[in-house]
Amino acid sequence: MPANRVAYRTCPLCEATCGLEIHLDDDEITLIRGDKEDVFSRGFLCPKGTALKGLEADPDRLRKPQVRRGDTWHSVSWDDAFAEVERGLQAVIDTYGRDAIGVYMGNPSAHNLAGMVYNRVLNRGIGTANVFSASTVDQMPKHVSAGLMFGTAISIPLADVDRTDYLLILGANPFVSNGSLLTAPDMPGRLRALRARGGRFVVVDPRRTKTAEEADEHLAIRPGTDAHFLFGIVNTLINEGLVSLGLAEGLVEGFDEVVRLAAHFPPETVQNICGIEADTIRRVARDLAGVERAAVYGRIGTCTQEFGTISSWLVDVVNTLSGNLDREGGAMFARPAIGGPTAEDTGTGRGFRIGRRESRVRGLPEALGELPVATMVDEMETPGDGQIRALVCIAGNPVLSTPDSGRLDRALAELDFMVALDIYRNETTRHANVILPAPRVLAKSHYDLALYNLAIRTVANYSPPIVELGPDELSEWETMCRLTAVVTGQGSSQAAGEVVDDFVLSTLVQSAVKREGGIVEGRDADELTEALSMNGRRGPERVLDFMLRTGPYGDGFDAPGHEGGLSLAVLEENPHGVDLGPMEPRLPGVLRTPSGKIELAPTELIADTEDRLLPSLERPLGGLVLVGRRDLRSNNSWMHNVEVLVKGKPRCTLHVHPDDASRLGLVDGLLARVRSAAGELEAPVEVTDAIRPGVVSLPHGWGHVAEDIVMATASRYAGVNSNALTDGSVVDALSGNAILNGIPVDVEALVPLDA
Ligand SMILES: Nc1nc2c(c(=O)[nH]1)N[C@H]1C(S)=C(S)[C@@H](COP(=O)(O)OP(=O)(O)OC[C@H]3O[C@@H](n4cnc5c(=O)[nH]c(N)nc54)[C@H](O)[C@@H]3O)O[C@H]1N2
Ligand SMILES: Nc1nc2c(c(=O)[nH]1)N[C@H]1C(S)=C(S)[C@@H](COP(=O)(O)OP(=O)(O)OC[C@H]3O[C@@H](n4cnc5c(=O)[nH]c(N)nc54)[C@H](O)[C@@H]3O)O[C@H]1N2
Ligand code: SF4
Ligand SMILES: [Mo]
Repeated sequence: MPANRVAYRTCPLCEATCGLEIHLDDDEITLIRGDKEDVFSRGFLCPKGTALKGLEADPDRLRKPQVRRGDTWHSVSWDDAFAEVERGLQAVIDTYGRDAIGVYMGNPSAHNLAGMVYNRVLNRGIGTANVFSASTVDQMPKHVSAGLMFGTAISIPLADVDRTDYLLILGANPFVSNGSLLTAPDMPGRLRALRARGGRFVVVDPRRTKTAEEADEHLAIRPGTDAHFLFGIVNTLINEGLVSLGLAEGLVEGFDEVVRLAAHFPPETVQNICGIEADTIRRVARDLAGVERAAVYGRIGTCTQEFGTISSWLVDVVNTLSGNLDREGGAMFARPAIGGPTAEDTGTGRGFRIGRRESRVRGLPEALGELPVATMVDEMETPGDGQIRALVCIAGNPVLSTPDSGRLDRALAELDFMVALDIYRNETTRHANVILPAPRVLAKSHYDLALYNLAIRTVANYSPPIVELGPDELSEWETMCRLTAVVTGQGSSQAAGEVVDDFVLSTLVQSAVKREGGIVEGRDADELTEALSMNGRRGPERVLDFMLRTGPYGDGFDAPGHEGGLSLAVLEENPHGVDLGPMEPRLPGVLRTPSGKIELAPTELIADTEDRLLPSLERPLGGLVLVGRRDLRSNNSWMHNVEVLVKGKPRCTLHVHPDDASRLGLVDGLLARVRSAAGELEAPVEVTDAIRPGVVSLPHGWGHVAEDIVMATASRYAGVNSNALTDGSVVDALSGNAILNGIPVDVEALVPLDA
C-alpha cells in the first residue's frame, strides 16, 4: 500500500453510517475526519469515529487465536484453533444433541457485512433452538409491533426528519446516540435544521437529555408509562374528531377496536400515571393532527420497558390516526437498494408471526427465530433435555449487556465448551475455551446491509478494505464459514469454508432465477454466478453484488431496461456513496399482511393491552425506579479500552435528583448502595436536576472488574455493571424483550452523613 494516502469508508460503530476520511501513512492511521463528500453524512462525525484510530492501535485487541487450557491462555494457529472448536462442539453435539449449543449474537454483528451475510447461515448450520441475540435487550418490540401491523419485522415506519414540521421523540436521545432504528447521520444537525425551518420537536424522557435541552419542549415522563401517554393521545384524537387517515384511508383494519381500548385512557386518567398533565397530552395530540407534516419516533426508552411492544405499536397507531403514515415529512417506509422482503410493491404477504415455539424452561415466546436472551441463563442452569452445554458467542458481551448478569457470569463458567468470535478477552469471552479474533476494522469491507433498511434516504455505500490482512489474520467471513463447516460436519479447513460460501451464493442465485416476475427470472444460474465471481471474488462481496444487482435499483445483470443500475462495480467507482433520494410514499404496495391492510389492532396487542396495560391503570404508583442512559463517547460495553473515550470525569455515576438526594442523604461524589430484586451494587452519586424526581439513572456496559480480562484501560475506568440490577425474571410479554428501564430500586447512602 502506498505511504501517505487517503481512503474513505463508512464508520461501522453506530447506526448513523457516517463517512470517514482516513489518512494513512503506510498502514497506520494518521488522521480521521468526516468525509465532506459523503452523500449522506456530509462531513459529520462524532468522537467515536475519530477514536477508531485508538481502537486500531489498541495493544489489547486480540491478534491471534487464543486457546485457554485451565487458567492459562495460549496463542495458537488458526488450524489449531478450529481443531479445538471442532473437538469441543462435536463432543457436545454427540453427547447431548444440537439444542445443547446456544448461540448469542451481539450488536456489532448488525454493523458488519460478514455478520449480516453469514450469521444466519451459521445458525442454521448449528441447528439449535437456543438462538439468542442483543435484539431482545433492544429493538425486538418494534420488530413485533411493525410485523403485526404491516407484515414484516423490518416494516418499520421511519420519521422523515428532514421534511417534518413536528417530531415527537419518546425514549431516545439522538444527540448522543446518533439515532437508532432511524439511520440519519448528523441527527443533531437535522434536528436543528428542523427548528431552523420553523418546525418543532418535543422530547418525552424522564431525563433532561442533550436532545431534550435542544428541543422546543421536554416532557419528563414517569418511566414505563409511554403506553398510557400514547393512549391518552389516541383518546384525544378520537374524542376531538382529529382522526384523519390521509394516505392510509381505506387501508386500515381494526379502528373500532382501537376506539374501544382508547376509551379507557382519557388524559385525565393517565396524567397521574405518566406525570404529564392532561392539557399537555391534549395539546400534543392537537399539534400532531394540526400541523401539515408530523411524526412520532420512539426508541430504547419505549422498547426496553414493561410495555415495550404496546408502546412501539402505539407510536405507529398515532402516526396513522394523525394522518402522517406514509406522508412526506411523516413516518415513511424505506426501500433499500439491496432489496429485501418489502422492496417490491406486492401489497400482501404471509404476515408476521410470533411465538411459533417457546423456550424450554420458562415458556417464553420465539420471535424472529430467536428466544429472549433474558432466559438464556435459565437454559444453561436448568438440567434436562435441551440444556445449553456450549455457547457460540459472536460479537457479544452478554455478561455486561443482558439482565441479571451476575448469574450469567457464573453459568458461563460451568459450560462444557465456549467459542467466541471477538476482538477482546473481556467479561464474556474470558469464559471461552477458544477466542477467534476478528481482524482490525480497516482490513474489512463494509456495507450496511441492516441499517439501510431504516435509513431516511435511499443510500448505497460500499467500503473496500483499506489495509491488507496480516499474516496471522483471517477475515471474519472466512472464520464464520469455517465455523459453519465445523458444525455441519464438513471439517474446518479453508476449503470447507469455501464450500459453505459457494453454497450460500448458489442458494441465493437459484431462488432468484426461479422467482416469478423477478428481475433475473429464467436466467442461467451458472452464468450469474460466474459474473459474480469475476477476478476471484468471493465471500460477502459476491453476495452484496448479487443483492445490489437484483435489488430495486439494480442492473439486473444487464437486464434490458435496467442499464446503468446498481452493482458493486458502480459503488466501487463512488467512494462517497450513491444517493438515490428521500423516502417515497409506498402504501399499499409495501404491506405484507395477509389482509393487504394495515392491522391497526392486532389481536396479540389487544390481548396484551387488556391483560397487562388496563390493570396497570389501577396500580398504586411505586417508589424509586432506575433507568439507563448513553454517553457520547461510549458504545455499549466495548469501547472503554480506548483512552480518549474514557479519560476525564468518571461517567459511570448514579444520577439522582436533588430532592431525592436530600431525602435519602446522598451526597454528590460519595458512594450509594443500589438494590433491586435482582441484585445490588455500589456507585458514586451525581446529583443533578436533569432527572425526574423518583428516578435514578446508571449507564450500562461498565463494570470491567474481572481480573482475567485483557483490557488495561477499561480496567482502570472500571465502573459498575447496571445489569446486575436489571431483572431477567420479567420480560415484555409479547416480544420477550428484557426490561431495562423502570426497575424498582432502593438507594441508600453508603457512608451516612452523620457517620
Ligand atoms: N441496562 C441496559 N442494558 C443494555 C442496554 C441498555 O440500554 N441498558 N442496551 C442494550 C442494547 S441496545 C444493546 S445493542 C446491547 C449490546 O449488547 P452486546 O452486543 O452483547 O454487547 P456489546 O457491548 O455491543 O459487545 C459487543 C462485543 O463485540 C465485540 N466486537 C467489537 N467489534 C467487533 C468486531 O468487529 N467483530 C467481532 N466479532 N466482535 C467485535 C466487542 O469486543 C464486544 O465483546 O446491550 C443492551 N444492554
Ligand atoms: N454514544 C453512544 N451511541 C450509541 C450507543 C452507545 O452506547 N453510545 N449505543 C447504540 C445502540 S446499541 C442503540 S440501541 C442506540 C439507542 O439509541 P437511543 O434510544 O437514542 O438511546 P439512549 O441514549 O439510551 O436513549 C434512551 C432514552 O430513554 C430514556 N428512558 C428510559 N426509560 C424511559 C421510559 O420509560 N420512557 C421514555 N419515554 N424514556 C425513557 C432514557 O432516559 C434515555 O435518555 O444507541 C446507539 N448509539
Ligand atoms: S455518529 Fe456513529 S457512525 Fe458517525 S462517527 Fe460517530 S460512531 Fe461513527
Ligand atoms: Mo442497541
